[in-house]
Amino acid sequence: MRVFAYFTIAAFFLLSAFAAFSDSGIAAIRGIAPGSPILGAVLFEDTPGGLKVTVDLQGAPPGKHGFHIHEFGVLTNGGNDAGGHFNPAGKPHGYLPSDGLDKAHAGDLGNIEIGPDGKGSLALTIPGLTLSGGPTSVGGRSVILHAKEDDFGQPVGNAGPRIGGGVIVLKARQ
Ligand SMILES: [Cu+2]
Repeated sequence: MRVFAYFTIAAFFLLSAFAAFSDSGIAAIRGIAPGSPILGAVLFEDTPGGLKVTVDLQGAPPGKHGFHIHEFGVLTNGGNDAGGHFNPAGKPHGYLPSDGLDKAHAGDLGNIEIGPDGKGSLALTIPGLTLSGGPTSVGGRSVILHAKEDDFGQPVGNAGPRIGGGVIVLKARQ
């Protein structure tokens, strides 16, 4: 009986570890304004080193644009229904890849730079974020592209209106 209990506990932890590193997801990005040419995709993948985020955009205005994970997976009302930056721990605004979860919002992905051709890409791996399960999971939330650069000022970086976005959807597990 005791052996069975140990086996059950071991199996639970193995499955938990597997589940923690097996999710992938996608957010299909569209412009917020009707007729906006903004289009793209953000891929999410749970890895042992953190949440891998890969962004490809086209049809966006050249320059730097604030790019964040916002709290809710709803893009109505000019994107404002997505709520504020995902910030479950109530931290100040920062740049998550270098500041970490202790000194930045969990949604603080910084900026994406769009070239003269309207295209831009970004690849980050962020320790501590997950796609599903736990307090810092981003599945079902949204990704927001802002009109202006995130200057990392408080409280939310002065990045202006929301010009594009998408809801983070989990892909079926293999
Ligand atoms: Cu934002």
